[in-house]
Amino acid sequence: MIMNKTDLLDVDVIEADIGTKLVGTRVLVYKSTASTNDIAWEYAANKANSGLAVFAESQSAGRGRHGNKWLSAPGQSVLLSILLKNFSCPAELITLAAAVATAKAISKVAALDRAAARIKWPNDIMLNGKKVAGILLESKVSSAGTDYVIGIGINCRQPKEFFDETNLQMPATSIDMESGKVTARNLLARELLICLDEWIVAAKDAPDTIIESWQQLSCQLGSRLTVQCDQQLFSGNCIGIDPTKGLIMQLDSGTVRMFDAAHTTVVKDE
Ligand code: BT5
Repeated sequence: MIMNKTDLLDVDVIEADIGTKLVGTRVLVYKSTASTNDIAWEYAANKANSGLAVFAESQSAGRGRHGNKWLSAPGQSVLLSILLKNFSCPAELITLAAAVATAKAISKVAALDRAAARIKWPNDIMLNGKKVAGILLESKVSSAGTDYVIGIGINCRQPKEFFDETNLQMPATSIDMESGKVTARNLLARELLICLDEWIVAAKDAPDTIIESWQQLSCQLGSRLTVQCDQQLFSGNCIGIDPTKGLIMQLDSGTVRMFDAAHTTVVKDE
């Protein structure tokens, strides 16, 4: 892919009059790095850096959950990490807030005629049933409180061939593939910061609004699922989400049980 200068992420465009309160207090764009999450953690020593947003055009060691890899090629994604210092909010709720924000930002910026972005619990964003973005929340606890780094990877400009050559856990796509248009990455990066700011503030002040939005955006609510938790399989209907305890399922046995994101993987959606 040939890229000209206007295709590149530009700090001035992303942060111009952005007006966010918590997120994007300072914006950095790296040409390449191992992982934007690592860069955000390097800034964690100073509490003045809370809200820092780190973007990169390319990552050599992008990571997902449980040691998974996050794949990207230079200039094709939005790769972002946000540092939140001493942030008193449950991790489950921050992941939900980041998922709602990412889905809303994609739907707002992408020229999509059909189904807008949906959330697949706990951390996948889907377009037309295929994964377009993923979220990785990392935390460090100290005597001063809990610091978080929220990592978000969004596939924007990838052609179909990018995914043909990979062996991914679930079908994947890019915004360009679904819209048939060229995604304006600077606009998406900016909108992502605005949406994250709104929903991270809500995670603290109005968690109910996050649950409500998750319900509207979920592609699993009301569906039959099989999940694996601590080496055991459980099947049933997804009946909701709990802000701190995770996915709520009515199991085939009739029991209602919650599954937390740290120990649970959805192995089958029907
Ligand atoms: C995630 O993990 O989906 C979280 C991904 C977070 C990536 C961002 S990029 C900026 C920041 N810096 C980082 O180093 N990471 C964050 P998980 O649920 O574990 O899903 C990972 C799985 O998704 C992999 O094992 C693959 O099967 C699949 N995968 C990898 N790259 C993909 C891509 N580009 N699009 C769709 N699926 C992908």
